[in-house]
Formats: sequence, C-alpha cells, structure tokens
Amino acid sequence: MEPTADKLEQLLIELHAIRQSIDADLRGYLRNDKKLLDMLFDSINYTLFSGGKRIRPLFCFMVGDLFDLPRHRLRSLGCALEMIHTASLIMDDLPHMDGGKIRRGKTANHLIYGQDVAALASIGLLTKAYEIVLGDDGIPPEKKNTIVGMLANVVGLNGMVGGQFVDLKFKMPSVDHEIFEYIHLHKTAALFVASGTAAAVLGNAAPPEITALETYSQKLGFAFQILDDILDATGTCENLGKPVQADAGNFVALFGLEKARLLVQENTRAALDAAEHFRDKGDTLKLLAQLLLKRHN
Ligand code: GRG
Repeated sequence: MEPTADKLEQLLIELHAIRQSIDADLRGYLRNDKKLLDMLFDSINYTLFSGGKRIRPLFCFMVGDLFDLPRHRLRSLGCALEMIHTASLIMDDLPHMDGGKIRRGKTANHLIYGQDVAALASIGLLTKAYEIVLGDDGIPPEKKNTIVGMLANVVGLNGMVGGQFVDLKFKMPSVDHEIFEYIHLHKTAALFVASGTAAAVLGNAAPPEITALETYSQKLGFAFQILDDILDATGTCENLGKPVQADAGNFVALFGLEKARLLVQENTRAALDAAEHFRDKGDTLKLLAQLLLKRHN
C-alpha cells in the first residue's frame, strides 16, 4: 500500500510538533546548575541537540496512541530512549570504537571536547536515562521496575553492548549472514523494540499486542539499519551528514546492493503485516514505517 501524500504530510507535521516538545523536555531534564560541570553538560548538549530525528521517542508516542495513553505519561520514557541513543552515538564515534569524525554533519563530540569528556558525557547521559524514569512519579512502581529492566537489558551485554562487541571483533571475511543479523538486531533493532514494548507496558497492552509490537519494531529496526547501510554505500556526504562508505562491515559491501534492497522490502512488509494486528489504529504505524524507509539520511 502506497500512503497518500496527504497522510504523509499530516504525519510529518505531527512529528514536527512532537519533536519540539521532546526537545523542550530534554532541555528540562538536562539543566545544569553546577558551574564546575559546564563543559560536561556542553558536551552532552552538543550531541543531544545536533539534529537527531528523534525516531525512537516518536515511535514510543505512536505506540502510546494505540492505547490512548496521554503523551505526558510517556515524557520520561521518550527522553530516556533518546538519551540512550545519543549516549551510544557519542561512544560509537570514539577512536577505539568506530572512530567517527563527523556525526550529523558536525565534528564528532570527542574531537571538540576530548575523548575523556566524551566518554563521561556518554556514561552520564546513559545513567540519566534510568534516573528520569525512576524519578517519574506518574509511573506506578511495578511498571518502573519493568521498564528500567527493559532499558538496562537493551543497553547491556545482550543488547547494544553485545552488538557493538561483535561488530568490533568480527570483521570480514569471517562475518556471515548470521553474525550480521546479530549485530543489526542488537545494535539497532533492539532499541526500537524497547521503544515500542516499553510504551506498550505503560499502556497496559495485552501479551498478543506486545508480541505484535515486538515483531513490528524488530522488523522495522532491521530494515532501518540495512537502509542505513544502503545510504552509506550510495548516498552523498551532504545528505548523510557523515562521510560515505565509512563502514567496512557494511551489509552492502558484504552481500551487495540487490540483496540489501530485498531485505529492506521483506522486513518492511513483515513490519506492515504485524501492524495489521491493530486494525485501523495500526495505520499510523504503517505510515511511520513507510516514512522511515523513504528517508535520505
Ligand atoms: C552507551 C548505549 C551505549 C551503548 C554502547 C557504542 C555502542 C554500545 C553501541 C553503538 C550503537 C549504534 C551507534 C548503533 C547505530 C544505530 C543507528 C542506525 C543510528 C542512526 O540512527 P538515526 O538515523 O540517527 O535515528 P539520528 O541522527 O537521526 O538520531
């Protein structure tokens, strides 16, 4: 199904408004009242407000809508997801990790603030994510435990840290399809899954609804990362905000453009099918999937 231009336009306008409120909330959570820490906060804010698309909190809000959850109930969770994502980008760019020099068209954090400060900014931001969910009086205690557990799990050994480890330590030619899938599912798709399922927990979703959201977000997250690899191999530096073909372990380099495009299609189709579970209410999820896969950066 091709969405109408009208519907996409409407969603874009809505996403823009949500993005502005997320930014305002993030600024509120990251107010610094200690002069001594100015440089650390500058480093955090530099990357946190450098033009991220805010996809994870946006997705979390879309899921909240499925369960008629008022947006303010998702404020801490949405911001926590963006903090985790930003922490991972700052760490990923460090020289002993992926060694990125440019992120979103701007000089990488550590090249401005130093590796020591960037590492602390990443850990500080990551910890803040747990803190703000734990400190949210609007979330019942038993749900807080579940959600913070989900966030810790997605970051930890069986999540992004594990995915990054495999990405760093298994290089061509030993990377097969299975290893590649592990990396993408853990580095990227897992945070999409946590964004959808944690919002669903807050919305008192039933187990089959959580399962449908898990499938939707995992397939979408996987397609999103493969598309990232396609853009990396075929896009322009201007569009991407980073040098093209930077990653030697890029899916396109390993398996070719045709296979990569096919995988994006297959996984998007599977995400759209999973959204069917929500009938008419799932239409926004379908639109979001189609929007994300039309992106050029
Ligand atoms: C400190 C949380 C934490 C993890 C440590 C460094 C690391 C382990 C993991 C790296 C994970 C990583 C950088 C995955 C890439 C995910 C990805 C596709 C990023 C681009 O997402 P977009 O397009 O970015 O949403 P914007 O710029 O819009 O925010």
